[in-house]
Amino acid sequence: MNRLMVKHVRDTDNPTSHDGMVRIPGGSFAMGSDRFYPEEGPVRQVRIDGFLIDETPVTNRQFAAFVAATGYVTVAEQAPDPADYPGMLPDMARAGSLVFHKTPTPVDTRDPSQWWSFVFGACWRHPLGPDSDLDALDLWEHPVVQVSHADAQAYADWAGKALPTEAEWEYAARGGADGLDYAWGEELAPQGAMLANYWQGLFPFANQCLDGWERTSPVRAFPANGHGLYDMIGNTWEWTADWWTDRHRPARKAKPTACCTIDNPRGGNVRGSLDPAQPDIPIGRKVLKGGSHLCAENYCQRYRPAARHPEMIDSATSHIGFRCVVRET
Ligand SMILES: [Ca+2]
Repeated sequence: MNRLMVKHVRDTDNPTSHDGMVRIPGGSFAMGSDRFYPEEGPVRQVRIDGFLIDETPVTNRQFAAFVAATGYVTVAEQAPDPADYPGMLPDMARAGSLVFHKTPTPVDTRDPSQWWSFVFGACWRHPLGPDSDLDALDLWEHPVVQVSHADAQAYADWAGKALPTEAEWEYAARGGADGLDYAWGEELAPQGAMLANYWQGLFPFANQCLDGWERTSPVRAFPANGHGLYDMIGNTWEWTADWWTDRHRPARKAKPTACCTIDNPRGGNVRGSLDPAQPDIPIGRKVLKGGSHLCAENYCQRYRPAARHPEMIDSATSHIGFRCVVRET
């Protein structure tokens, strides 16, 4: 914690309270979608107990309060152990994290390495690299990024909260509008309205910024959903507590307590979450939800409640954040 950060941690910041949380009543909903990507299906009926959820993603200001109180050091601020990464080049064993860079021209979108760079010195305090900082970029009210799953979990533990399950997150993101493609209806941009921070134009080289934001935006910059929650869609992906599964488990195989409804599903297991394309890296993957400012119509239409994406738990990037829940049971 430096003096600059102390200046931005207000006496009124108290992320350990339930101020700024919204109560989501328990209920049932149709989880998933059969209309977009295969990993979102099958649609199944899910019942969720009531819970509290943060009204916004955890901001840099709130994360700074956590670091000030605990001295916590994030994963991206520590040099990786080459033993955990077979084949790692020795000069890569330095602290840093992944930063998105727009490409100058159209590229093959099957190769994310063209727009992601591992930047030494990038971390939550310097989200675009060592020469960037929260004050100069006016990011204190933006979602914290460059946080791994362990960092998000550490914050939640400190705050006396938890990370949401995928089902809790999706139930809250739908805002009570069950079965719709988008959190606000059946159109991405009804009458041209920009209702979340995503990428307008051709990814990853032509961002029209019709929503006003090229990277992250301050929380509450876009309308709340039906539950009064902000930035569930777009802005940053959000970590959940669930291990990744390639498909949702159909209700009929999940020992439902009532006909065709699954109670409070909790995702898969660490072994099943591993990336089959990278068998040498035994690092589990958790479910991300909500899409980010990098989701675009031509590349990744994941600015929807049903959308999901796997991410290795040690990853820290410029487009992943999180929020917390408190369960009532
Ligand atoms: Ca945008």
